[in-house]
Amino acid sequence: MVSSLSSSLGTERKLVTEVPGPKSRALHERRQAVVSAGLSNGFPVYIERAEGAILEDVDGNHLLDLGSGIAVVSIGHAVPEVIEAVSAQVANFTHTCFMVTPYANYVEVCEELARLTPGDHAKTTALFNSGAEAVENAVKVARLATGRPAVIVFDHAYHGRTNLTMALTAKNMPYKDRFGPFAPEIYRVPMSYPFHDGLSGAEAAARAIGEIESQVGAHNVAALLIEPIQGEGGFVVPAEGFLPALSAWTKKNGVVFIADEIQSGFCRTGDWFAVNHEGVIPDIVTTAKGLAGGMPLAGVTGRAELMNAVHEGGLGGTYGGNPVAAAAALATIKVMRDRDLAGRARELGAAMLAHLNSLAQDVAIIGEVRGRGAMIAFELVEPGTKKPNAAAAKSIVSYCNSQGVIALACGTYGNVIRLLPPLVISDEQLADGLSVLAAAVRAAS
Ligand code: PLZ
Repeated sequence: MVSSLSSSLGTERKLVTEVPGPKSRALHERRQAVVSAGLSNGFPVYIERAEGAILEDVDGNHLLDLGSGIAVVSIGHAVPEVIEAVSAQVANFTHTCFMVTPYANYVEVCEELARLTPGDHAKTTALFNSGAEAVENAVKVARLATGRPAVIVFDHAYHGRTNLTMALTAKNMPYKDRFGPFAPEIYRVPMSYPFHDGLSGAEAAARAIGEIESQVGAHNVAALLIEPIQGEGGFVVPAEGFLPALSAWTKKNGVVFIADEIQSGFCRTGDWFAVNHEGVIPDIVTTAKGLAGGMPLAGVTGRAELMNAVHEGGLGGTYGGNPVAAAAALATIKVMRDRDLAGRARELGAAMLAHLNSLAQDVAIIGEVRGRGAMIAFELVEPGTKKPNAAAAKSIVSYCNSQGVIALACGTYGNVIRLLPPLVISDEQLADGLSVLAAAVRAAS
């Protein structure tokens, strides 16, 4: 069991003003004049400091973080080991560009990724800045290595906001609407979504494979790209057997299996990677978010013969694998290993599932509770149906916010509440957050 970090911020949620408070509101006014209106305004409390699972805003409110900045600070905010590693690296040098003059910690991160990602085959890695960039590069590698054009993606998928990754992402609003034309040769097939389709993993895989073979042709497919547990799309956990069946099909057909572990990776689901739960060994794994404890870093790690098929100079970018971000990643991975944060994720998951399942017995708007490890969600429905209830999700998030709890919605229909607490959250903090959440759900019912 991991105890909460001793901290100068304390470990308790505490509101000293209404939220957002006056200073946050003043900053928000300034924001309207200079920040593009294209960025959404989740919960406009402006953050000054953070520690563990607590965020302190400019008005002195202490907020409980159940979102980890969308699954990024899994090791918690302001972790001493990360602060130390980053500070030391900043003092040494902040940038050379790895392609111009390399440095050791880039290589060390790639060594860790080779060790940690599934499979004991030879692997190489290229580092980037963001998840979207990692996904784009995984697709580049798969197309080059196979000489084929098509990429298979799934309903409800989220892979990013760049032009290629918008095409890979399923949801139109807000991600894609009027931003086209989109990249070609992307084919979308049905996901396994047990709550709605009632299919076994084998049945759902047969449905997806049937569509690929009849509408695309296996020999045209470079890659099958999938989030082993979908993130933005609604924390959709495919039925058991779905991922192994797809993986077997890709193997048989010379298709590159790319697991997008950007949200589900790095201990979040109770193991280093979500694919580990079913023993699936992807050809390429994309990582970001939890990897570097809050610094921007992303990786594409794959079979050496695929990754090394690329001509020299074919992959890169000015900042990819920045030494400060790499230092943060090495410290983050060490913290995850030393404190067994995967084990902690399993404990948190058990506590969240127990609490939410019992809540679901009492209210008619929770259709399903699902997830794995500390990646847990519930889907809100119109009572007595499986029809999405986005209004309930909105009201739950805003109730939580009003009480100083950061909670996130997701889902193609905006009707899923997801819990992504920092894995260092204490039992008391989690219980506090869950009790606010329960009150929010009851109020919305
Ligand atoms: N793949 C599975 O979850 C990012 C998006 C937030 P970037 N998810 C958070 C938003 O609204 O922009 C994500 C993901 C999966 C890829 C990405 C993209 O990662 O670092 O945001 O580019």
